[in-house]
Amino acid sequence: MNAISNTKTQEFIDLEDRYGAHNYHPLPVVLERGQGIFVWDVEGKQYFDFLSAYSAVNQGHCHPKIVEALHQQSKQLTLSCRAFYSSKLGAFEAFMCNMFCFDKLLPMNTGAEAVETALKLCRKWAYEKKGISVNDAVIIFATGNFHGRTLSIISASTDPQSRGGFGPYMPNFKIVEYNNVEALKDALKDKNVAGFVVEPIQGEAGIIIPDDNYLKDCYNLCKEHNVLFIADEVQTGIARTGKMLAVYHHNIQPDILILGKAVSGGVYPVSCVLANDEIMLCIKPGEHGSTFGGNPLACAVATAAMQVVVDEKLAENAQKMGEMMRNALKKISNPLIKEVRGRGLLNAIEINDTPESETAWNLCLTFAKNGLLAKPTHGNIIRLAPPLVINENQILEAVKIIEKSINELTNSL
Ligand code: IF1
Repeated sequence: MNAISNTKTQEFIDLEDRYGAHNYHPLPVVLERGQGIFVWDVEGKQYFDFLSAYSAVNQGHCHPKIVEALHQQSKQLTLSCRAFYSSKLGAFEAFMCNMFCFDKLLPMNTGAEAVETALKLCRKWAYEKKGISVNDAVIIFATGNFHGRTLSIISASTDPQSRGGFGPYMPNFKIVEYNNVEALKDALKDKNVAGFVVEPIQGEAGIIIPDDNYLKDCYNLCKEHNVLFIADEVQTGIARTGKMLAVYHHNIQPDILILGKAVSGGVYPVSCVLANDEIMLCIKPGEHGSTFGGNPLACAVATAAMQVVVDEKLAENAQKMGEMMRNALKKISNPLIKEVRGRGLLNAIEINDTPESETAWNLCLTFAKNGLLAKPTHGNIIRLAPPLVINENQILEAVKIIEKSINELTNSL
């Protein structure tokens, strides 16, 4: 796909290149409109959105009910700050606590802030409830994790791109191999372990699905050792994997639940942490907060966005459409496809080439030329995660584009 042939596109790219930090390497597509599962670029070209803003627009772009909630609340009160109560926050907290069966919710804005909040809660609980000596709490993470971009969070990263060059790092973070229960069991011999943070399915690592018993075995080990099981569902949550939470596939109720992205349907940054009183009340007034966390606009948008997930049965649709998509993708016989995997509508194609190769990138450029947007993660894995409102015909049409693109690329190699 040659952006030079689209001067408007190139003008927008040049502007970002000149004035914007170079902390991303986007596909040469300039988007200006989204509706449902589709987005349009500045040339008026329509695309299937198979990235869903990294699973933030599960409800579809610009969902009318969520936009209406934003519009109505924006005329009433956008930000009151937590120096005062607001008429929206308690209702949002009750709505979410009842939906996910927790005593309390702490509202933040981005996923990383919610992860940081969970880490602070875990440490506070360790000192005040578990009796670990202050400043000795250890938190365990998995290899291949992605939990955000703050200095604490990248201190736990095993990805050189996320971690390199940002030292010194946060101490007392331990790493165990993902999908290896024995590795966690061994790490839990350390009596100072306070918590285990885990993605039920690893997104950035390339849609890595652990063995069926992994999460439940880890949960049981955490219970045995009085260690908090902390589920990062920022990407896997909100119906993405075919259930409201990915941990529900394993009948797990985490000690701390981290949510973000699609909590707001991509309309406004909303994240939150849910836990029961024994953990949540370890943070006292004045010990944690955020200017925008839990603001009335965020609460109005998030409540509407979560109601859409329930009303439109998006988890059930994700389960059905995901199965259809994987079955259709597996019928594509092409040597470029090494594996098709996923759960619900969090899926990926692993390309039969090295992570260093340009093949996955070139395939995404071909997808874009043919009207579908997706992006490689970790070199040779292409995430395929459309909004959860997608229907059967749209799935089949999108798979046709994928097949056509793979065959085009193969023929050009
Ligand atoms: C980027 C990845 C996805 C997340 C999980 C916390 C956060 C994320 C499981 C932090 C954020 C985003 C960040 C974005 C790309 C995207 C991403 F590729 F980086 F890893 F989705 F897979 N926990 N993921 O996936 O949430 O602070 O961003 O709101 O940084 O490039 P955030």
